[in-house]
Amino acid sequence: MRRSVVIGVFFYLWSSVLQGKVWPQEEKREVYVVYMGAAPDDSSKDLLRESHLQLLSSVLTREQQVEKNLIRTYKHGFSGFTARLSKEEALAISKKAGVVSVFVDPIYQLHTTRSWDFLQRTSLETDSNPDDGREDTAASRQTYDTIIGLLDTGIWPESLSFKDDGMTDVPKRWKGVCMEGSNFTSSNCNKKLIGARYYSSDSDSAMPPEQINGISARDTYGHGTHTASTAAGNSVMDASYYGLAAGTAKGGSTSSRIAMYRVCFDDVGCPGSAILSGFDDAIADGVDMISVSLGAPAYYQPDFEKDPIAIGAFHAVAKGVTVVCSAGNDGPSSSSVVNAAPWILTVAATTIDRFFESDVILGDNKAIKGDGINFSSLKKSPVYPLIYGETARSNSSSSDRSASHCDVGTLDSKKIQGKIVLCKHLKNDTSETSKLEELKGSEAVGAILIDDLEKDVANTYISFPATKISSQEAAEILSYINSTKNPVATILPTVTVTKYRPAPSVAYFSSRGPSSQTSSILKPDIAAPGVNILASWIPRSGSSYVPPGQKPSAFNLVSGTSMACPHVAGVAAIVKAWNPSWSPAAIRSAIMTTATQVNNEKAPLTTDSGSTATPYDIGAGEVSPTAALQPGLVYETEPGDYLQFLCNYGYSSSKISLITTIPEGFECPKNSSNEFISDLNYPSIAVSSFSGKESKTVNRIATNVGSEEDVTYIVSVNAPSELDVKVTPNKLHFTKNMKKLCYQVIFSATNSSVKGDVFGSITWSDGVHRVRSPFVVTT
Ligand SMILES: *[C@@H]1O[C@H](CO)[C@@H](O)[C@H](O)[C@H]1NC(C)=O
Ligand SMILES: *[C@@H]1O[C@H](CO)[C@@H](O)[C@H](O)[C@H]1NC(C)=O
Ligand SMILES: *[C@@H]1O[C@H](CO)[C@@H](O)[C@H](O)[C@H]1NC(C)=O
Ligand SMILES: *[C@@H]1O[C@H](CO)[C@@H](O)[C@H](O)[C@H]1NC(C)=O
Ligand SMILES: *[C@@H]1O[C@H](CO)[C@@H](O)[C@H](O)[C@H]1NC(C)=O
Ligand SMILES: *[C@@H]1O[C@H](CO)[C@@H](O)[C@H](O)[C@H]1NC(C)=O
Ligand SMILES: CC(=O)N[C@H]1CO[C@H](CO)[C@@H](O)[C@@H]1O
Repeated sequence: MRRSVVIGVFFYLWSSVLQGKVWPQEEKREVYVVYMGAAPDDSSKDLLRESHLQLLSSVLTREQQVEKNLIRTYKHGFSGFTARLSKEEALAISKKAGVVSVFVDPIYQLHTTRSWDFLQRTSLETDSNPDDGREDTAASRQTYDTIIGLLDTGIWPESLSFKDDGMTDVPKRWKGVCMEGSNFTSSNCNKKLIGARYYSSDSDSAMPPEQINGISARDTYGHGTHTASTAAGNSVMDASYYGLAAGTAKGGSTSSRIAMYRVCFDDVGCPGSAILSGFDDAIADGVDMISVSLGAPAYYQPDFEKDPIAIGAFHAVAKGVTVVCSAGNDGPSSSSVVNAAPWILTVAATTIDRFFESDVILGDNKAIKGDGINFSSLKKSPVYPLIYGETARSNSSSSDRSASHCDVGTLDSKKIQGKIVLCKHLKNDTSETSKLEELKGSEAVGAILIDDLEKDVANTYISFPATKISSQEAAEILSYINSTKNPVATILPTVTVTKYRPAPSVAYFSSRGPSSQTSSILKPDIAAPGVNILASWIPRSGSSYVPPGQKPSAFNLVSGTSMACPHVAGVAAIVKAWNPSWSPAAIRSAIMTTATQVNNEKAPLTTDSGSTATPYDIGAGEVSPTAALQPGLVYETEPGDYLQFLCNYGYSSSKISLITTIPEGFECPKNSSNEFISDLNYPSIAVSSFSGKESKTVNRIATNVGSEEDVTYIVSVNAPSELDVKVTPNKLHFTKNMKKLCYQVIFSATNSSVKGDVFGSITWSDGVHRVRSPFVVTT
């Protein structure tokens, strides 16, 4: 590899010299993605790379640079390429015929709550999750062999979750490969893990991926192993994280096959150019589902044509592949949801009914509930001196506030040595990790963190005892400290609390709607477990990961919408297995209209702050794997409907004809307007810019997919007092010859009090099925 690069550079210099240039003036070049819409049919695929090269050479000044600057081409699922370009060249290419968009290769990030390089935060799943028992029912009617592709950090093939005992031969339609690479051979694939690919982490490299040293589909982080086992891992008995959350770990669809597309890299993140390659190959390989637990960082909210996930997903869905994505971890701020294109199934995260408690015992023997997973060896009686950060402020620190938060450099190490330190912690503080490292360095014996936001997400504290409490509980500790001369405490061993109520509730980090692209499509779509999820992990050694005297765990407890996404991908795979002919839209509809909105106290789902969850928090609700198998009715969305959506969204006909495969081009209706976006036949309804003065009519078409051909559905409406919601007709009579029926929902204001966002739902029922669509009306 190194040698050919050197030759390339020499050749380049030498040819520049021949052209009379003394020293090449390298303009600043960046990696750009050039997206060119739908790929032509198979017959002309070979010509595609040629045409990409030609296009590239038409804007480059020196012909010799073309091959060197072309990094990747996309030609299966869609057409385009990645190249190293100057700003001017990128602009020139964007004006060429056939080009939809040109954008700098963005770096996307994983949707775990922990940071990329340090395993700090964690959590769990298994027995007590609501998915239980469904696998047996599903197996009894399995007719179709599903393949779930994941775009992620790679996979640990030796994990028990990926053994193929008892599995039948790989389906003939599978065209994927098991790409060899560093510490990964084709024998690492089997009848469970049927495909593995990886892409260059160095997006500057023009090498074919097979030649890149040191990289392979082997997971070096753990995230991809975790998501893959959550989506489709086998049942593994006696799984636990060092004894915690012990039980049987299993994926959402244990009978599905797995194909891993490694698009993320330790030192880089997840380049958009690699994400596009993953989609391009997954579509060609023949996956049924694509699960994507990553997305744009919060500050980068690209339009669909510049978002690698929106682009890849669009072409996947057009070819019948369901795409499930995480909503992001930038909650609870409003409008933080990403991966919100209407062809994507966007997943929010909720808690499950299992928590990890690590309580504090005070000198007066009062117990304070704390959350955390610790591996310390503190005594169980309260014998350790306890001090509040503020009291331990160093002379050089000027701010009591910083000291009360135990910010780095604000505490007097003499005052905290040998003590348990009480610290406030906010989201925007110095990272928890650096705070704890400093406390540990000063020989404190433990830490109690006051954190109202994150208190329900248990972190793992491997080498330093810590736990998290709410500010309410902190008040008790502070008044105890006040009440005595020598306050003492201890932090108790972690216990697993099951059947916790209320659960589920929305995880604080889960990104919220509305979508920043259009508030006329309700996002996120669905919620699933994403806190304290136990699934397979890479065996990782080192004192930051492994408690003293233990072997590296093959499982880990992790939180994030990353963990929620593969739950839904697994459910989608089972729905597909039951109903092989269903489109991605029908599968999405089945999952959304059957979701639940109540918790294990039979009360409405709540958010982290205790308020009732709205569709901006949970979409249609918490996924209900069993109900999703028999939805009764579905809302079909044809690929043409998405084109219509793009017209209404504001894309030009010429742009849209490039991204579609309709042969003679595509014309947007003259009356296209964003006020018709709400008419996309979606399983939820969002009406934006509602004036309250005029009524707003929204159209929907329901398709009967139930076993009864002759069946009548009757509507019921749950509307807030500000809104009058009429559904016409209010009865749908399906027959053998009448499988699809239209209806209208007419929203009008009861008086002029509609302000902000108001929520409700309409539900069709035939007495057996309940087909529910949430709605939001925004003024
Ligand atoms: C290579 O894979 C084996 C498992 O087959 C693992 O034990 C080993 O640690 C891996 N080596 C590296 C460098 O990742
Ligand atoms: C901080 O100030 C106090 C009182 O002014 C003094 O007794 C103590 O020695 C000082 N500590 C340090 C580390 O300078
Ligand atoms: C940190 O966040 C809190 C609220 O969560 C806010 O009140 C405070 O101003 C923020 N501080 C900074 C420095 O941004
Ligand atoms: C602690 O005591 C001081 C003075 O006695 C008082 O001002 C403060 O409010 C008390 N703090 C708490 C948390 O009780
Ligand atoms: C837009 O125009 C088409 C005819 O070009 C018509 O069929 C359709 O109903 C119109 N849509 C709306 C929402 O008015
Ligand atoms: C609007 O109408 C609802 C019910 O029709 C009523 O409860 C509410 O008080 C009214 N608001 C105003 C501002 O009139
Ligand atoms: C997982 C766990 O609970 N680890 C340890 C937490 O700390 C106590 C002692 O304080 C240990 O006994 C636990 O094993």
